[in-house]
Amino acid sequence: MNNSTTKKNIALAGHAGSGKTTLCEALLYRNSAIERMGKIAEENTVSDYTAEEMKRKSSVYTSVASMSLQKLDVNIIDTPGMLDFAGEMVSGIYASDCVMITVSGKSGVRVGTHKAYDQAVKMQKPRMFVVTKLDDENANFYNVFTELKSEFGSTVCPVIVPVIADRKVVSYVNLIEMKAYKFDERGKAIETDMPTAEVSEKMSYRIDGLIEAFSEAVAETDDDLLEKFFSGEPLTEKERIDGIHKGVCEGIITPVVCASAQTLGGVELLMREMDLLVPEAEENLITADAEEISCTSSDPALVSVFKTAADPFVGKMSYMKVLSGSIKSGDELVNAATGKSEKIGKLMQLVGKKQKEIPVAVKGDIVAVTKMNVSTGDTLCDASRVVSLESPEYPIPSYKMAVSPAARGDEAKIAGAMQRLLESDMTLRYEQDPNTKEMILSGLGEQHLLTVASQLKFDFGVEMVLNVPKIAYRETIRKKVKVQGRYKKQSGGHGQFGDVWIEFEPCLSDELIFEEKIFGGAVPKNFFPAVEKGLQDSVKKGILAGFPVVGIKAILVDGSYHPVDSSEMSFKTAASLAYKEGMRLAEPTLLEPIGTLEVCVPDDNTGDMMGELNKRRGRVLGMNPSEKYKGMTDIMAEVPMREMSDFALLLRQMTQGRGEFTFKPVRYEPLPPNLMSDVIASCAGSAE
Ligand SMILES: Nc1nc2c(ncn2[C@@H]2O[C@H](COP(=O)(O)OP(=O)(O)O)[C@@H](O)[C@H]2O)c(=O)[nH]1
Ligand SMILES: [Mg+2]
Repeated sequence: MNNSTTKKNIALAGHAGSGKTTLCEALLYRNSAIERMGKIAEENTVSDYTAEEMKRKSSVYTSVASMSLQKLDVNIIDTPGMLDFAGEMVSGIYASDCVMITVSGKSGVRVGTHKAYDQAVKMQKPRMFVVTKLDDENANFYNVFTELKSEFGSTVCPVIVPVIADRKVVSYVNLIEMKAYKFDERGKAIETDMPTAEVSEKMSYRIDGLIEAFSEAVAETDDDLLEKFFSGEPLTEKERIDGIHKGVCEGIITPVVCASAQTLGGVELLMREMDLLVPEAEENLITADAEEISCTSSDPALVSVFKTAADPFVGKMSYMKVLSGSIKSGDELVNAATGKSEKIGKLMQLVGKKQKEIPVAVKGDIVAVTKMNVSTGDTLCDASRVVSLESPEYPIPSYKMAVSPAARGDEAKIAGAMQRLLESDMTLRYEQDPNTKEMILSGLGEQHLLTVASQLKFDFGVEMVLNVPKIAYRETIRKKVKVQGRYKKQSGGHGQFGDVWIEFEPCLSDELIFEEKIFGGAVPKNFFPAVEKGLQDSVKKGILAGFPVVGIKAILVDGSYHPVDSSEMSFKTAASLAYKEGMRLAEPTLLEPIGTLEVCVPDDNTGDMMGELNKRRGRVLGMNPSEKYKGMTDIMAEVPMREMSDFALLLRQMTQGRGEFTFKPVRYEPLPPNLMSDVIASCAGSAE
């Protein structure tokens, strides 16, 4: 890449299977960046090159492919559409200057379309729609176009549209040029006649309507143009070009184009208009301290690390976008997050997995850099201007599974590998549950965690097993009792003897409270610690299901001893006998953890969600229009953790993947009696 050209970075985002990876392939092929067009089914595309993606026949990671178009250098950032891999989409959109959202001409607007659009809006990236798969006999561009307008509003504007006869695309009309094209089998555009009423009256009428809609959208970008438009005068080609460019950059026009990546129809047209439709990287940025800074190619170097990955051949790869100035291998830059100086490694320009070393990267370039100790979200700066940038907000991992090693003793190996994955995946957590002591892996969904498991197996050579996490119940008592614990053993020489009377009563404490009220030395003082130790050991396991006992106070009130046979050991045992008897009589019960649930659902799902929370013994605390998303409602509730195990799946089904939630444990409450036997049965064997 050299700096006399313009640099543009386009993220491809949208619902899984809507044709992003195939479109990327078609663009690269048409551009001669690759010699042969790969296919998803043949597992040979540029962007789905990892073993995991080939196995799934679907993208899992964000990949970058560069191509040059005359005086324009473009990086296509192909992101995965599956919600489980939304973290990769966030990174990809973050690094882009514009988001091209693919919408299948067959299935239309889906949840992935909304997710990509919402993310682009959130990061203030201009966006456009590409309606794909027009060669498919079930594709219907005009239905999808109507749907786009109704879902995304009046900024949606036709730019490249198909001419259809007998349900087949016969040509593509570029409304900027007002010209029609056909494409040969290698995707080369050949100009053809604009549709006339003689060919198809309906089509000609339709195209006239689209020209009108396009012209109006363009006219809206400028008062003079608007006046011209209303006076009925047609806009010149220059006015259309300038207007559409301005409209896209300002986000007041969301262009709709179309293509059939598989047959290369419309692809060249899209590529030709890319320069016009995709804005350049911004020249001003706002820092994390809300300061506006200039970011041109002559400003001090500023680089953002938007993705890191462990490459099996070259080790750690950091994907960076140069936001201002330029960098070359060997440069020292300051990591704003740590204050440490970092030496830039080799700069690689990417076409999927193919890397080409380049001497310098300038503003607007995306490069992969080898062997650098930086993390996703870091900003690297020239020492003369050290600033932090707001790092993107990633989806919160709320799908949790307990991890155990497949082979005993592999805990440390798993922890080591996980440490590496956590550095590159911002939507992953790996923590010990302090109550159950299980290692909990949290991610965005089942497929996400399964991918982590397979990465561990193939890249790090260690296998793990995923299980539903245990729930940390607790036990307590409801009644005050006074019991005796008497331990006596006569065996050969001198025996063992300990005898205690203990009162157990409910109290408000998570720890056992121990007191003694012994008169006249019924139990000698030096045995008190042994009694307490016996009780402390005992309360670790309740008698119902083996959970820790809380809210219990023990008062040693009486007892007896033997001058020879009594020992610390025998009093400890006596205390544990008293405990067992006391628990049995004191109406033991189970406590369950309750958590605060914050769930965001589309407005239409609010009623269903309320019903579901009710079924799950939830208490709704409040409901408000969502602050984050239009057309969504935030519901706050308290729900027992026991009822949450399949909530992530339910929410995804109910809302077609649009819902989000967080859940945080807050306190314990008595488990309803009708559920006691269930829990006890499922924990059989844990109680002593
Ligand atoms: N008929 C037809 N099928 C396509 C086209 N583009 C993609 N597909 C198919 O749709 C499926 C999903 O494509 P892919 O590129 O992986 O979509 P992505 O998940 O958005 O990256 C694959 O089976 C492709 O072969 C197209 O233009 N026409
Ligand atoms: Mg893909």
